[in-house]
Amino acid sequence: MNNFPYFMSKTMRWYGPNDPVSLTDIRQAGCSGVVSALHHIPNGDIWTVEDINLRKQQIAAQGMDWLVVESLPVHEDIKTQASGYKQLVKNYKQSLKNLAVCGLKVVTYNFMPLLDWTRTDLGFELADGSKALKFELDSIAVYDIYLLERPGAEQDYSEDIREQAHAKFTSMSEVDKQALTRNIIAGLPGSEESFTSADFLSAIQVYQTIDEKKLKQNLVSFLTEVCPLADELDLKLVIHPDDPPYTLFGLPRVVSTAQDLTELFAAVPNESNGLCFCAGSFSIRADNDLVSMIEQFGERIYFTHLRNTQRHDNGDFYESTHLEGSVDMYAVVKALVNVSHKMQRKIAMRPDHGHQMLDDLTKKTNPGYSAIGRLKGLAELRGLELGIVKSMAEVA
Ligand code: CS2
Ligand code: MN
Repeated sequence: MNNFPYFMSKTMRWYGPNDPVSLTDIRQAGCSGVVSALHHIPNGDIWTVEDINLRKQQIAAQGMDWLVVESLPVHEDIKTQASGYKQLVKNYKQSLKNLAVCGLKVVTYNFMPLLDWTRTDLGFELADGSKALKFELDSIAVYDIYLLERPGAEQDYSEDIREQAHAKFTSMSEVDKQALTRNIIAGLPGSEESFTSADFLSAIQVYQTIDEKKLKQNLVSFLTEVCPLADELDLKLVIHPDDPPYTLFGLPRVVSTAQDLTELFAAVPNESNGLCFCAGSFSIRADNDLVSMIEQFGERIYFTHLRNTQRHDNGDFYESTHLEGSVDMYAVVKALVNVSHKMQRKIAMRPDHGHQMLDDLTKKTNPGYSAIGRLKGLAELRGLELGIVKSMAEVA
């Protein structure tokens, strides 16, 4: 075993004192660390040392460490370089300094325009009665074409999807329409933005002049500004990939493929420029080979979200159990253990989402973030990792 002491650190996300899942629950699930953020602070404002320390103490009081910040959100105006964004970058840097003062080491963010992760059905019932999160492109088209009425939206969908969307739309009740709208734009847990359809439509307009190339430039310019400081502070900034990893609503996507990552790390080679390897997000593209991505970008991976999906050819998917689905979880965990061993450091891991099941079916839970489904996923992943590490040690 001594040859392979580098297990991943087990964590779960905690949304803070208002989270229906308590720190005790998280500890009992087998976590030594917690992933958290100061969600009450508006995007763009500075996280103070006082606020950060308070969160840190709350977690420490339950015998765990605040291992990863998820997320320190990047303000929309930084993504679009709207006037005044330089001040927002200054604020971001100040928050990084304050986090470093408090001993935090890994900071997650994303560079998805407007929407963070996107799903169309938050209660997709599986054969055993548990519920999963699901994404269907024809539902996105229903919202885009008929509810949002984005000019030119039709052109972004194939004829098949347009026909399916039309059929779906005509059979939907008002309540269905409202639920779909809410699922897409009201902000899933962890997304720091939420919109009305009117706001969303005008926010999309801002991206008329920002294509993929420009958004990549804006990301590189942001990192060129913050990474030298993060290097100095010994912080890792880990970017979360696009979820799902392709364009929606005509918005650009810049962290979806191995090619995107290659370009990003070449443009900003600083050590602090890191990756949050989200298996579920990357898995939605069949052309993303997860194992080779882990091998290729291993030295940049400081945090991983382990989650499986059942992917369909047209880009639809639902979140399957952690061990079964489009992701070969054995191969993914093995590749991560190898990275951890090679780099001689732990990688923080969380089970990302979980199914709503058992008692949680009747409780109010944050979609994807109920306790029992994540506990099950984490338990499976821990067992898988232990088996892998032990068998590697036997061979060595
Ligand atoms: C998370 C995202 O729940 C999720 O899918 O992975 O909300 C993630 O925290 C952000 O995109 C990272 O900034
Ligand atoms: Mn994720």
